[in-house]
Amino acid sequence: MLEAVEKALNGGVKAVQLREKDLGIRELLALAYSMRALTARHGARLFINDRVDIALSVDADGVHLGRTSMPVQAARKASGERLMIGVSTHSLREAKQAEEDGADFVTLGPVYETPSKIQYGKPIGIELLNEAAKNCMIPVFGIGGITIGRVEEVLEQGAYGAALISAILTAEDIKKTTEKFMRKLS
Ligand code: TZP
Repeated sequence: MLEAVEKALNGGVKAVQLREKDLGIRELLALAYSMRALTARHGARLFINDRVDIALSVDADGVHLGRTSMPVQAARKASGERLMIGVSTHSLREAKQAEEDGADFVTLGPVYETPSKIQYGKPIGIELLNEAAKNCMIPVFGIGGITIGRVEEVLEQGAYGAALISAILTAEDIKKTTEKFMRKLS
């Protein structure tokens, strides 16, 4: 995974989220330290999924909270101003709630069908992304099923950016594919 992430960083990725739900705490911590060193070398931000403690320990830039994570207010209390706080949301109501709770940004999706759609629920569609981007003051990142052919459409809805897994990690040439995305996103 570190190799794949390094290729994406060489392609210009600005932020990486470490999202490994099946690792024990020590393994996750070790991976987070490696990921911190790697992202720092490339001037990229690092977000840790769910675990405020790990994010603080490795000096990550932020933590990304999901439905089963601790609430935003608790993460803020634990981290003060040391961490940015992102929240995964799936509806306008959830995005607004995260903003009210003090999140710094939200991801909203899945915007499109994704290969792992069952896990993430039904696609919300671009109209909802548009509505959320209009109604939230904090940045809204589209997520889910975003491909090189769809990224412009995502930005046209007012999304601040895009969060991607498969379009990058399953690419034959990760660096080149990332460069293509970054040309459209910058
Ligand atoms: N949340 C909503 S969809 C998704 C997450 C984590 C996965 C997005 O993956 P992909 O592979 O970019 O469609």
